[in-house]
Amino acid sequence: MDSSVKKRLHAIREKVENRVRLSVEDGLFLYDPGVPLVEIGELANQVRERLNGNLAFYNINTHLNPTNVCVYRCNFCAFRANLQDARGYVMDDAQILARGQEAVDCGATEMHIVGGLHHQKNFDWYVNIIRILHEAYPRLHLKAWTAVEIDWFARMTKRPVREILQEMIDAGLGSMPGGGAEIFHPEVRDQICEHKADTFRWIEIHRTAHELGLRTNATMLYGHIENAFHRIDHLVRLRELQDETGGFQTFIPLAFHPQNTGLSHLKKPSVMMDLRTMAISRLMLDNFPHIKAYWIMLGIGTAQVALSYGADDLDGTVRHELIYHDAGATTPEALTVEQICRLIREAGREPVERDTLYRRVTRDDDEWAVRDGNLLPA
Ligand code: V47
Repeated sequence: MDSSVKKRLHAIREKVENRVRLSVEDGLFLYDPGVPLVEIGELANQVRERLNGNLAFYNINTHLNPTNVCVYRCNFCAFRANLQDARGYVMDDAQILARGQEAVDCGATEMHIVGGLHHQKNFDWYVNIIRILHEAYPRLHLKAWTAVEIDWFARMTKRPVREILQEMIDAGLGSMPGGGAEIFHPEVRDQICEHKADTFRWIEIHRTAHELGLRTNATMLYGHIENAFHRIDHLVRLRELQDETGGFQTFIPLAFHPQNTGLSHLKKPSVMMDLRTMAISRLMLDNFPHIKAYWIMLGIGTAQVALSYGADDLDGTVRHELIYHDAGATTPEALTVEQICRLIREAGREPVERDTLYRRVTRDDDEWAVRDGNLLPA
């Protein structure tokens, strides 16, 4: 290793050991290919173990995408369809409730609901999805609608975001997923999704959600036209909001899958890039309790290794995932609890089933309960 790299890395190591926040320059330096990945991984692992010990979390969850028809045309998305497309679909109440029943029958504690912004569906249609599911399956946590969807509902109804969120909460919304963040910097955002909620709006919606008591997640879509500066800028913007509200639970770096998208000429990011981004995210986001290695998107092997590169969560067993599989993901459609626990143990970690709010789930035959309190070992 070059001696100047060694010196700089030593200074960063001291910061990490003394819990001093890394700067933008530190983050950019860690993206320099001259800095060995294994060194960054070791530092991220220190932070991961400080925050979450040897535990690796998962939940039993299922996805619901009520429609893929979308007014927006983000060029990284393979899931969306036009109103007249043969592959466009809209689920009715019976189909939605059947998914809820299936989730409960499978022991799921969470349903992750996101979808297209359908040209002809009004706000009530989206609220109704939450209401009927919550009324029928009150114990199923509904983690639903990205900030982009909330922004669309507010624009469509000309009502304030706070009111929109409150109406969703009253209907049964439990928390919000982290999608729609993509890359915040306008140099990139304006090229990949210029029409939808901008960065200011995404941040404002998560701030409002936190003020209303909702916990939310955050994501970053990397490995397309962005560079290291845009990624670090993205992480720092999230870190600033978390300083202000403390409402984020998990950060999920999302590797771009190019197949069937408007950016299909690009190559998928490498495993080296996936692990570097995971580790740098853990190091920069010192105020985020959890970093998720979403196995659907990373692939099972990389997700296992990521548990030693900063990640402490694999997401869930998952069912009915469409967004990544439409874009060429080759991972299975779902994992069983036995499979996910084995993957975690093979990685040298202790599996813990959590609910969406990171409370430990205990099971006795078909019944499940949550235990409050700190998930970390004493
Ligand atoms: O916002 C879309 C991304 C996101 C592609 O909060 C793509 O727990 C790669 O946000 N290649 C939706 N990425 C998924 C998401 C998510 C996933 C898992 C857990 C959580 C959580 C949130 O997927 C979108 C976009 O950034 N995406 N198309 C693609 N071709």
